[in-house]
Amino acid sequence: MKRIVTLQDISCIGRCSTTVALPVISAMGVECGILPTAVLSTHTMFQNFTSKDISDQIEPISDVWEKEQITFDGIYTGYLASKEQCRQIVDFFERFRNDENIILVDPAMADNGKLYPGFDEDFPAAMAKVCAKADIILPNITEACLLTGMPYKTVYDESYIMELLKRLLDLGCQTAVLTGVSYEKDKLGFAYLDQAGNQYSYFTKKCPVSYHGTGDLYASAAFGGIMRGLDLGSALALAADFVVECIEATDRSSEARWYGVEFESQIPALCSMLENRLQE
Ligand code: PXL
Repeated sequence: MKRIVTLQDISCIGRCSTTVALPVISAMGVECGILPTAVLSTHTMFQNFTSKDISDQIEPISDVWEKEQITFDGIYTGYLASKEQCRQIVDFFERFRNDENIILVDPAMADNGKLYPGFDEDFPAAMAKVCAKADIILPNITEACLLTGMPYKTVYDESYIMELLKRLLDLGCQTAVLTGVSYEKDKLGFAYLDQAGNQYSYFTKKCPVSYHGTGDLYASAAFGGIMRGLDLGSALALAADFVVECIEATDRSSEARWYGVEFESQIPALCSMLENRLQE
């Protein structure tokens, strides 16, 4: 069984980051180790929240892992709490990367044209250095603009998306995937470009409501698929289809809430979609 480690916060309530990555990646048949970077009461879109940075644990935990010769087939980072933590993550990559493993960076820091609360204007430059060391990065359009200095647009064409992808590759990563791409009002999807010039895009239904934490769900399902051996395009498409299922399940639920989607009920569907794709 493949083993990955995910480095991101634990938001105790609110279905995002580690509380999404662990169940989704485990359900896909991949061992999911965690290295928590901060502990929050909830994610930061709640009006009130506590946040305790636990960056001081990254080095001692890494030291033990190295001594114990623990290795990872994949390393996946999400929300990082500070610029200093971004530097520590780059060090972690240097210690644990090898010729075979895959590093996926989801630069979770912004959406809808704005940085999340608590980040300074110079945070994206620190995150760009994390992206530079990744095999695959997974920003949304807002994050891509902050990482590259491109203007943020809500109305755009394919040449804008291609320019963003090229500029993301200029950061140094091997493959850039842009999420939340939409050219038609009822379609939403992703587009990717790699350093060899391969490109691919995929669109699915655009759901009328948007929920918090869907980016984390998307990255987790995509990485689970990659680890199980799907090619990048199929893993990303599987993740997109899964997120749509989760949003629709949340809309159907009488307990629908504005924080987090009801992914739990869709885990069996994810497992069968994965098995079907593995057999294709
Ligand atoms: O879903 C991204 C995310 C993860 N972790 C924390 C967040 C957010 C988004 O706001 O606040 C703590």
